[in-house]
Amino acid sequence: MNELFKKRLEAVTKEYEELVTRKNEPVFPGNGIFERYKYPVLTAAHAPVFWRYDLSPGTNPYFMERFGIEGTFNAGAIKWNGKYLMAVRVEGNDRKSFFAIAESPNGVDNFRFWDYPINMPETDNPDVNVYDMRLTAHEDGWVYGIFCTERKDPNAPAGDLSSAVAAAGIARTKDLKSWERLPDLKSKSQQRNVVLHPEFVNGKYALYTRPQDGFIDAGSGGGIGWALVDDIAKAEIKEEKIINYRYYHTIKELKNGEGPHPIKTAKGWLHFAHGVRMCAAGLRYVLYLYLTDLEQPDKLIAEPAGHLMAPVGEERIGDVSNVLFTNGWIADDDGTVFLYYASCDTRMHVAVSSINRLLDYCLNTAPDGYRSATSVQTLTKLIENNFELTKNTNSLAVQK
Ligand code: M1P
Repeated sequence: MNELFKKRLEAVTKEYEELVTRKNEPVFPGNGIFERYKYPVLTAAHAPVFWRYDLSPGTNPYFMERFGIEGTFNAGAIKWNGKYLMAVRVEGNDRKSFFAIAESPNGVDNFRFWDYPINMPETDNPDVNVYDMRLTAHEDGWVYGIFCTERKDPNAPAGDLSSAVAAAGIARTKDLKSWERLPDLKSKSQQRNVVLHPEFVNGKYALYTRPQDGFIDAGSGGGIGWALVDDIAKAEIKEEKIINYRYYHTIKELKNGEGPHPIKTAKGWLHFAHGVRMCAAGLRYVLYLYLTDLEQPDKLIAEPAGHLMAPVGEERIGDVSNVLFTNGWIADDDGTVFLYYASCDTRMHVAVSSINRLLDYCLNTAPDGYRSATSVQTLTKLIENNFELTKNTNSLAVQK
């Protein structure tokens, strides 16, 4: 082994080990709704050394990278045998994404990738790119992964090498290692951000959908949709209705999409989603919550105005800047909720909250009034109540 190889191998391995064993910490005081954690939980540098390098001095005398990783983001999440797992979208320097499982003992740090990426079977129509897997442990006993499969638009005019078609790929597993690929979801429109509800509804599989006119544009697709499917092994959207609409001059005027599958709570199904608007800097992606009825998961019962999370600090910069995206969260039995989110199609972060706090946020934050005047009314009421409280508190203090 030459000296250069040896030195580089040692330095790269040391850097990797320090990164994956670094302790993470919550950032206080935060906003009371959730605490962000200080360090991203996964970055490209979390990819194992043996993925990125040929470890043979004979064939890699300079110890140079042979497989570049560009980003680790948009991860599905699940609690599995007591561990916190993410099904991560890993993107190589070649722009292709694939899925790989990363595991942590505590949900906030020490995430390590399993040795091999997921070997996702293809259908007769091979995927060009796959990404953004949502994991659902369904009551039928399978764990499903629904993801976007992207292929070149067969109707694109000659010379157009960008137009693409998005559809929902469906796969299932019992061990998160070997996967059975089912036929892609049949739909009249293109689809992305399709998510499987964890329970049967009226004896059928229930899907959150996102109908879209084109590969990028949601267009006439009015928001997050809902469809019931008889057979998941031959899934087809026959009827689709919108359950969470887009609105003019809101955080989701351009498009929105369901994040992970909703969490079942005593007060309803808690949903985590992304909303997109256009601005001078391009598309801006933020995250929001909404609540639907326990008996009718397609019936909206509460939705606070605006975003829950928007990119801050280093979260604002990356391959596709000004983007927060989510497709994974984990609710522990004690009510702790780990909110996993990606920034800028580059890296993964975690914020921690609880079911009670997120429900309180959903039920006690004013809904959107859609006008500046209604926002002023909401704020004025809060200020008046606070002044009233201060007056009472002062008078109580005086009486004492
Ligand atoms: O680049 C930002 C996001 O763009 C798309 O979002 P949507 O599904 O709302 O159209 C997706 O490609 C997503 O992966 C990406 O993070």
